[in-house]
Amino acid sequence: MKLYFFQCQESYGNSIYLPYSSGILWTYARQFDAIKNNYILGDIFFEKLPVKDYESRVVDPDILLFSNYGWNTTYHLGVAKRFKELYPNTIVVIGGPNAQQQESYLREHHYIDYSVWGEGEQSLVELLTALANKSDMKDVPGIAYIDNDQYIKTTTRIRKTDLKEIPSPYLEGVFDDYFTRYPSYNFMPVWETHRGCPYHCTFCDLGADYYNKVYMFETDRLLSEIDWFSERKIEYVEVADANFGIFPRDLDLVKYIKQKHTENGFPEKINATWAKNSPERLFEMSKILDSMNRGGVTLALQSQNKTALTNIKRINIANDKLEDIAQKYIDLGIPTYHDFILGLPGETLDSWIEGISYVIDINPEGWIFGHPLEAYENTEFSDPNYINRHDIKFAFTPQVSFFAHRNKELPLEIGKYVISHNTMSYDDYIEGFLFKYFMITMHSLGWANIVAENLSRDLNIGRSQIYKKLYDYIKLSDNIINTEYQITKKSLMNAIQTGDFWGRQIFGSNDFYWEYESASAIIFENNRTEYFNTLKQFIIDIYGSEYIKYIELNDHNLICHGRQYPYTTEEFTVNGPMFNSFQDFSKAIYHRGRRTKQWKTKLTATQNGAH
Ligand code: B12
Ligand code: SF4
Repeated sequence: MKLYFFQCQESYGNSIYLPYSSGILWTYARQFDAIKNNYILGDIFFEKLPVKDYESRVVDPDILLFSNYGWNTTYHLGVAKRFKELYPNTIVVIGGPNAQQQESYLREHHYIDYSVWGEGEQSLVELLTALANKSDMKDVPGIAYIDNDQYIKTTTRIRKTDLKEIPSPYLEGVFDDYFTRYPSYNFMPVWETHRGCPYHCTFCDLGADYYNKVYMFETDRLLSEIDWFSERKIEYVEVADANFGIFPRDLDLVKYIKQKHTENGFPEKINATWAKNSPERLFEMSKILDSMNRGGVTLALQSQNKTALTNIKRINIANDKLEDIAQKYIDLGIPTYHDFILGLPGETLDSWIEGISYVIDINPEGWIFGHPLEAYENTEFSDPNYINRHDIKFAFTPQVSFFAHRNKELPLEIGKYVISHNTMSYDDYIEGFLFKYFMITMHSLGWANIVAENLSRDLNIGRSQIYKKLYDYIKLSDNIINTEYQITKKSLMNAIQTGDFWGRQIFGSNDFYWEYESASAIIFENNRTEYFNTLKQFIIDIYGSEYIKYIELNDHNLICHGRQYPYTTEEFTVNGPMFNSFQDFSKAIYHRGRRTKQWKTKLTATQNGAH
């Protein structure tokens, strides 16, 4: 029997992830005689192509297997449905974090034969074996299906404790021919060093008790995988772990990554979700990785509101400890970032504003993420009791995926977003989103950063207070910052109310959807003089004209596309990179480089200016 796997996604330019989950499932399954003797692999697909394109690539399929994540489920269901029409005897199996098992779901999507929940390796082998032997599916744990109009859900699959039994798809050659079959792609591997997460966040798939124990893959295998990445000149590796850095051996892993990078330049970058409570080790790891660490180190928060943290079962490190850690990273110039989630029950507009303001004041160098809270089916946010207790209201919108190209020909992936609850109204939610948009644009993307830094020192007030004053100020008159604020508000509300994509296209209809703060930064860059005039007027009106000198300083510090670098003023030489086009500039500074402050030029004092 012939199997085809689908783990499809949109590309990021010509970069695309290798379909690791499907790959590991097949690598594991094919070890067993029952699979080897009965099944052959047709292909493992990873691109979101028009379904028609797959009709010629999928030949006489017996089993179609879909790896469902929030970003591909609608697409996969469309593919499954079409193939079921073409080949009614084909068996459709879904798995992955977004595979649902409720009776209503399986009845609605009647072309799904089996839905697998939880870890997939053993379930897949047992399911395929049972299909080959025509034996009773009820004995296969972890699956749900409709049989003779009867809904059946089997017992929960027990997780594998010994990951040694699961071979690596990279080392077993599953993807080897991808590099010749798809020469135009820049493949990004997903790298799994452990499985599970010790925490219980209610909004997260991995917060379930099921995933609470953490099991490790063997170190030797991981080192060999690093060799594989390096030999194949992989630029970018995405670490799949929930807490990379949680184990002491993770330090050795990054040492080896760095060693390989030093030998031949690859991998170039890695991105990880970092461990929450091993600050010393993380510090060491990030020192070793240095600029290889694409996005900086997580100083996770989600919220600074204690009730919200209790409601999502999250414990953060104490503020004084956080302040010390942040300072250590600042001293060494290692980028950090804080994740916030907008929409957590218990959060209020005030506590949201205070949380963001707090991190700006204690870690002015850190990047801020303010994610809209998406409610996943396999979490407490789909539990009617939890929803009722917090009076949670949702909006169904296209899934948030900033900086992604959206192909309007393909089916939309819809996400379910929390837009209000009993301590945050819908209006507060919109205002909370806009506040974080404003703070990130002004502070993290540099548009008022240097002004706030200097004023805060001179006046001995927190930087966040200055931004808040500016926020109130710009709303009172007609100015470019207010115009951008209004456009962002409209675009956000359109996404929530009318199902538009989140984000804004700036460079025409083939452009990707920029995150709102980056979009406004590009507009300000295009209207730089007007922008700085507005900022100047604010300084004069609120703080006095003696401080307008900081406008000029901000301007020199903030990279400008139209300027030739280096240039010299009376006081300093200003250096910065040059770009061929405005689009290249925008991508380098406000997309790829936004978290590591690529907006910042380098100022060195000239001799006559030195003092
Ligand atoms: C790598 C990763 C990414 C990569 C994407 C890589 C890619 N395209 O493949 C990046 C960084 C781009 C990413 C982005 C996002 N991600 Co992400 N990501 C992950 C991460 C860290 C690892 C996933 C992974 O590959 N794990 C390794 C595989 C082997 O494990 P697994 O996925 O659990 O698969 C097992 C089972 O599910 C099952 N299984 C899987 N497929 C199948 C298929 C069959 C047929 C069977 C039988 C079984 C089966 O077997 C597998 C092995 O046991 C997970 C968190 C985590 N640690 O799991 C989040 C996770 C998948 N991401 C998530 C989310 C929400 C996002 C974002 C929407 C976040 C955001 N707001 O921007 C974006 C969306 C991106 C987009 N639009 O494309 C959620 C998904 C929730 C859901 N219900 O879908 C997760 C689970 C994290 C979470 N908080 O809950 N992500
Ligand atoms: S959000 Fe992170 S820490 Fe919390 S359960 Fe999910 S993976 Fe674990």
